[in-house]
Amino acid sequence: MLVKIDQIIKEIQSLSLKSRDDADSFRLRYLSKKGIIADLFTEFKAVPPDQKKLLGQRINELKKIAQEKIDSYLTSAGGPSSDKHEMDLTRPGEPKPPGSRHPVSIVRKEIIDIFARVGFVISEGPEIEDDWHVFSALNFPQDHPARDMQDTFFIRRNPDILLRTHTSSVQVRVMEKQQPPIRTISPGRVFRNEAISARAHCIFHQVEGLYIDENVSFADLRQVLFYFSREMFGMETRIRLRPSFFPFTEPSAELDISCSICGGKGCNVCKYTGWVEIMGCGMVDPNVLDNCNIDSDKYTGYAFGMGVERIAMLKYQINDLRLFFENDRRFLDQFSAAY
Ligand code: 2NM
Repeated sequence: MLVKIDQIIKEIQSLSLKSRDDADSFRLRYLSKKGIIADLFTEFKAVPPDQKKLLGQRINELKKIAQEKIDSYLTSAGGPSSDKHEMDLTRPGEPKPPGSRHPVSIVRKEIIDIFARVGFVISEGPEIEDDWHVFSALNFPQDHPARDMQDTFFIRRNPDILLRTHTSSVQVRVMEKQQPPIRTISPGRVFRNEAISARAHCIFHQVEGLYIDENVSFADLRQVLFYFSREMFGMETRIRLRPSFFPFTEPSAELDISCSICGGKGCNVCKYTGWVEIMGCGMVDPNVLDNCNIDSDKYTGYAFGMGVERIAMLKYQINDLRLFFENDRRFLDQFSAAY
């Protein structure tokens, strides 16, 4: 065996590795699992104990010589990978599409930024709410249709727990915790038990605003909405307020803007009226303030609420609400990657 080992050592020393192929076949022949050196180790198990020390040393020496041979070739050849499959670090990368912001996120951020510039701070609250924060505190009578199973998602085993139908519930929580002055906007998801169509969805996004202080007037409301409308839809935008009704505001109104598509001349989007409705608003009902322990003799406030999808539809001329919820890349890729 000793003679055999010495022969192999000589053989290795006489070899010269000239290519990657040489190195590969060398490794295969001598150093692989089924190579010559592995065979020697197998054979070594059977040698008598008194010869083990010398033979063991010699085999290890052989292994070291073989390993050094291949290592020195690979070092001079610039690394261990084979030339055929070598990574080319200068090749251009696989293109990875960067994705884009969802239009609802873009518009929500725009709305928030416009109000943040005049001092509104963001407030958030739970999507799973109780009757008090969604309805009772907001002056909804006990028999109001919104309280019906048809309109609101209730938890079956406890009708006091429900999914919020508007983010006014967040503002109730703010009023309960904080005394005026309050100037806040509440963006968030809301839930309504509605059949899904081009104009309605059971989940959508709202931004509601609330301002309470001494001497807050309807004129203040009108001015902030005028400011918002022009920032959002362009400086040429005109506004009008139409009387309306909400349980939590008195008086209440709907805000229309001059149609941003046709400039008021009349088109499909404004149904040839020149105006499109973008939100509801009003002066917070004194009952609501009292429910939240805010002195309605001392303070007044205005509030407003808008659907983010609705604003986005106008801004981007999208005619089907369902597109916002399908996450079809052909739709989403048309929007900017950054805010
Ligand atoms: C709207 C329309 C009018 C509103 C009222 C309140 C609160 F909490 F102060 F009572 N928050 N938001 C409000 C008022 C919302 O959405 C169409």
